[in-house]
Amino acid sequence: MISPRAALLMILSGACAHAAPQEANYDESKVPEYTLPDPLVTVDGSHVTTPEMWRERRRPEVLRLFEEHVYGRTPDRTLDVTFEEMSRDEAALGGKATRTEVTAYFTADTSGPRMSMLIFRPNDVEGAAPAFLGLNFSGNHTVTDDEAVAMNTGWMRPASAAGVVDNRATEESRGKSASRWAVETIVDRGYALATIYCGDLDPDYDDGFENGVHPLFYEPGQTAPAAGEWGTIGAWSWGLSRALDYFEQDDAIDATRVAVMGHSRLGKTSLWAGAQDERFALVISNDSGCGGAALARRRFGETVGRINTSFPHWFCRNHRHYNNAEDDLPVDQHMLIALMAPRPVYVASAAEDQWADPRGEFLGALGADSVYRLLGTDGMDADEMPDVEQPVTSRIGYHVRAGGHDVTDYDWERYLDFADKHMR
Ligand code: GTR
Repeated sequence: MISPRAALLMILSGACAHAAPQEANYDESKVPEYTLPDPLVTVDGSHVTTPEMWRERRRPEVLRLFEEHVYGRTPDRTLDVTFEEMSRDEAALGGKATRTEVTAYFTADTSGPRMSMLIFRPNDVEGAAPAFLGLNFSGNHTVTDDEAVAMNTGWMRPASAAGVVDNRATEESRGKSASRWAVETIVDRGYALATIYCGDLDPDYDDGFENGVHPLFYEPGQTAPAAGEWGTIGAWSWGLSRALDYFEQDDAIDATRVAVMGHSRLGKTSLWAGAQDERFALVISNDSGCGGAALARRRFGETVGRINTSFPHWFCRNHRHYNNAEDDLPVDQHMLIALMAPRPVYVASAAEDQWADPRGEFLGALGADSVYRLLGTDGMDADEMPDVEQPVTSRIGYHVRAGGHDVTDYDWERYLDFADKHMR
């Protein structure tokens, strides 16, 4: 029996008794039977038999399905974004790198929404450097101990361990995420690293889309995105594309060799960014789980109903129709990965990160294989989930690392190896 108060809360949160999230399943034998939609069969039942048919018919169709039912449509309209270099140190990392901070202003009002990029570029690379680009969780100043990096003054999710007090960063937070960003290793291997605080694009809480970049796109009278329009993951992805716009006009970085990388909610975001913007040369998902690389139909660990309840702002409102109704989705996440084809894509899991369903992440990557093969690549060179720390390095790459939900040096070394092989 649910109490009247609980029932009211469910109604207010857009859920109903039928859609109430259940206990998470961590038992492989209890994964329900399911049938995945075939990436190579169109909605009207035609078989996709040529690369042209994928490119012209099925790929746009799959992209539209993800827009309409999962992440929401990103507005087509372009803003007149301007970029300003705010700082430069040509002797960063003991002289190995040039560190710059570049602000992107989204409107003529420089106090309005804007994003700040922190960029480390190796000094010994001639010409434009290939790069990794990723959003961070708690501000650019958490990625490095370098005290010259401006502290982000925006809203942060509460995290006392990360030095966030009253939803604001404090000096304590400097360098707190440095273990997740192998800055020096990346630079030593000849790549630049660029990162942006996700909250610059949209603070990570459900405010009805009043803050962040959404209002910049509202039609007259509009106060929130429509049911099939973008949520927070969409806004974060949009920002990654604006960083790529900057690289296109900056000689220091080679915009044709940018790998977009993200962890967890930001791994869902790197996948969605790579799907929408084919200028990204390589796409990496680190422990992205539900709404990322993991198959929704497995309902293992985090589920669609659970994620839409905890984070109602991440996806579009239409996505809530699939709470406890995953089989009704016209897509599953293997088709998101297929949208990267034929570009190299890498999915990484962590063995103890059961909430993110490592096996489901592997099966998501494997499920894109038929599209990659149709497009003439080697797809994924594995039929079964590999053992821990036995990376697969075909055009669809994969590893499962020992340990929990995190980004470690092991993960970065694999991404660098993968980029050396597929993006050099
Ligand atoms: C969890 C969420 C996951 C994942 C994670 C993270 O709370 O349930 O989907 O995104 O946060 O971003 O670290």
